[in-house]
Amino acid sequence: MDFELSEELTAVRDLAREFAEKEIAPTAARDDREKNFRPDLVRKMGELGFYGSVIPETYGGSGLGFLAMVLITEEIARVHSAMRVAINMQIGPAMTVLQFGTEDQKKKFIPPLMSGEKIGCFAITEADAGSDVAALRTTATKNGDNYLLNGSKIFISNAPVTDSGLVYAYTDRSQKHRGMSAFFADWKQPGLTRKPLETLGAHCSPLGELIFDSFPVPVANRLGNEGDGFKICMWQLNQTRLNCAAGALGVARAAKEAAVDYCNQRVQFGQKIGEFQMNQDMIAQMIVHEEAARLLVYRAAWLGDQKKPNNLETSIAKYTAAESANFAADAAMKILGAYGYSTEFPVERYYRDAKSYQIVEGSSNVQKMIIAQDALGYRKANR
Ligand code: GRA
Repeated sequence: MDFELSEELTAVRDLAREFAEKEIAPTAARDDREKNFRPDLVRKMGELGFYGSVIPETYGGSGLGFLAMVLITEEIARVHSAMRVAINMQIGPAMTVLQFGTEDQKKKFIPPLMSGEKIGCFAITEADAGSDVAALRTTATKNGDNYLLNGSKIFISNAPVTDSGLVYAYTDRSQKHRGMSAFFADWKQPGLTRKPLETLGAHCSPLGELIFDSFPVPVANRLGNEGDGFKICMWQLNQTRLNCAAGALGVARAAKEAAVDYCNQRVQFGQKIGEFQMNQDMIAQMIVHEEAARLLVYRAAWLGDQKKPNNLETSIAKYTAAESANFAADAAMKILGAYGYSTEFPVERYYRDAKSYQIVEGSSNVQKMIIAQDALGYRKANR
């Protein structure tokens, strides 16, 4: 076992840290307040290869692996969690096409996501299908060379701005989850209405609805066979969950750093507030949870790099990191008091952004269900 990062991985992490601090940090507060989507930053991250770690060079990636992906993601999320979502929206569809697509699909769909030239997304969730993916209702009906999509997706990251991405729909509802199929869609076609939605946090990551009215997707854009959609979706979620876990880790670290800095500056009752044991208790707990989450995130990524199953380990990592981010943001707010609650300082942003990690990509309860049902032998997570 080796806990040392290679020189290559250290360099990748340092590049992401420098980029986040120089290019994202200066405008993070304003972008959050004004809810600015930043296609320029999405493009720059593409130029620096931040989406390509898990994609081979042939399709515009670097092939550096999952550990590189989580290191980059943590650094970006530490500075601005909403920009982490942008990473997942490029990587998620690209990886899924890489895993399930034909050679033509890979060559056509992956490179523009790698460069950031096209803004990606993945459309799973519906009004009545959140944790229960199989309950989705959108249908895809074959019509000549196209499938026509009817239905609607909600809470889709990048919905207002995406150019292309994944969508899951039933080609045969009578087959239950075995009748679901996966498609790579070009959202510029007619038959699509987009509606933006407001959220508590992740303000620079635009969220919304995608409403399909006989929206055409070429038959040539279907991934795998008809009926493969549910398994493709479960596979995809396992990858994109790991990205979320790394993002939560970044938020946990940011909140801890803010709390430690403040404890060393703020004087009350004649001493730095770090001298008070109640604050030390919170700092110690923040560090312990964050470090545990980091090792779990790295383990899940390492398993991915060894091409070993890691669904269980990814759920454990995502749950731990999401809870760690929320613990840290809550504790940081207690330590900073009114300065934490104030919108003049970033801790309230960490607090709002942390909440998303208990909800997205399988809520904390879904992760616990996956973990417990595996242990009980009801449903193995790694299959
Ligand atoms: O026996 P079978 O052939 O019918 O196959 C079953 C099973 O083996 C079938 O699917 C297979 N399967 C899998 N195959 C490969 C299940 N899981 C996997 C897997 N991981 N790999 C049906 O299985 P089941 O166990 O009966 O499924 P279920 O009970 O209907 O659902 C399971 C579960 C609850 C885990 C699933 O629905 C789930 O993961 N729900 C959470 C949904 C979720 O994570 N949504 C995220 C939305 S996207 C998002 O949040 C964007 C955020 C963006 C960002 O911030 O980055």
